[in-house]
Amino acid sequence: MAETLGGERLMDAVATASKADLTKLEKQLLGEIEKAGNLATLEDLRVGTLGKSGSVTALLKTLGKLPADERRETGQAINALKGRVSEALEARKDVLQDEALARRLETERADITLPVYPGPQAEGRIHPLSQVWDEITAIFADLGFAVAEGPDIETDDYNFTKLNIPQEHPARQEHDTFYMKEKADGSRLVLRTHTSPVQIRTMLSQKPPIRIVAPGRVYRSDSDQTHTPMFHQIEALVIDEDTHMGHLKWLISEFCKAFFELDELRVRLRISHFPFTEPSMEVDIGAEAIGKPGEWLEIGGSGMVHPNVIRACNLDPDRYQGFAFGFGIDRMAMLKYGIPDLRAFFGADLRWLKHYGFLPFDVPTLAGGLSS
Ligand code: 2NM
Repeated sequence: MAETLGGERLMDAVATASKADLTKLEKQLLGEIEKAGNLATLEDLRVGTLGKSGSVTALLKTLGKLPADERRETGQAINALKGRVSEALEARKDVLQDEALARRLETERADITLPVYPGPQAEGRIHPLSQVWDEITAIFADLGFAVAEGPDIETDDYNFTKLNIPQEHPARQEHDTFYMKEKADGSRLVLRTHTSPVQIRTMLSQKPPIRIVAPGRVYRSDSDQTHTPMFHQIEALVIDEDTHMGHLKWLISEFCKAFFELDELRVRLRISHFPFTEPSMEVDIGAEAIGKPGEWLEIGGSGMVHPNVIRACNLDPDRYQGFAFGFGIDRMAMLKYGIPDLRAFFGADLRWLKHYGFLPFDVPTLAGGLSS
């Protein structure tokens, strides 16, 4: 390395330690640093000058051999040289790094407006269920709701009892529940029959005001043209001190308009019965949503959360009240995108997915018009 780093000058400088020689050496080193064309060469220069066996380091080591009266002045001169060489190395490094970055930015530029190349990325499709799931959560997120999730395997207590469905209640039969094997203590876990246990978990673990949606898989032992043993629900829950049915109807209406991408949509709440709400209402929307004006479509259930449910979650029903509603995600997908057969959702038929699926870049956002 000494050869390329002004070795002879160095030797002269050490031998005579003359100021003139140091100046010449410095000029040569700075010249070489300035000429370094890439970071690897520059690093070689750094090691060759300031490194453990570098020329400038070697120069400093000679100080000990000098007579005491020369040591101070020469030491200062060499150290000053070292400082300037070090600065020059840093400055050149900055320049080379900037140049390297600029070259990368130039060569690695991507035109994101180009169409996707043929291949897996162009072939793949997002399942309509995933698309609609994302559409629905995007709408509720925009309305200030958090997304809550819970386990598919639930306790009997969370799936039924705390929802005001005690043992022997007839609603337990209607749910066509899948039961897990009974445990030694007689308790048994179930595959959740609705996502309502997620609301229970939320009320048990958070303080009102609560605004959540709980999307997820649910299970019922039921199978025909319009029922599969596993399907998907999304339920919303609002709990606060003065939440009322006006809020409920407004929210459902806003959600349905956003989901079906319409400026106007009729919403009708029709009296019904669920154990966990009082009063309880079926939710109907004007079938103009799917191009059949004049008819009504049932799309879900709703109601004011039953005081027994609020109490079971250790909240005071005299202080807190709220509403909940639930829709089938699969059914919403079928309605919005005109998909006739529910069972095909889970058939893993690529021709079906090609026909009804979405492009990976069609990420649903409210600003982008959800489905366009
Ligand atoms: C529905 C219809 C009506 C509901 C109630 C609750 C809870 F936990 F707050 F009591 N969660 N979900 C509810 C009410 C769900 O789905 C058709």
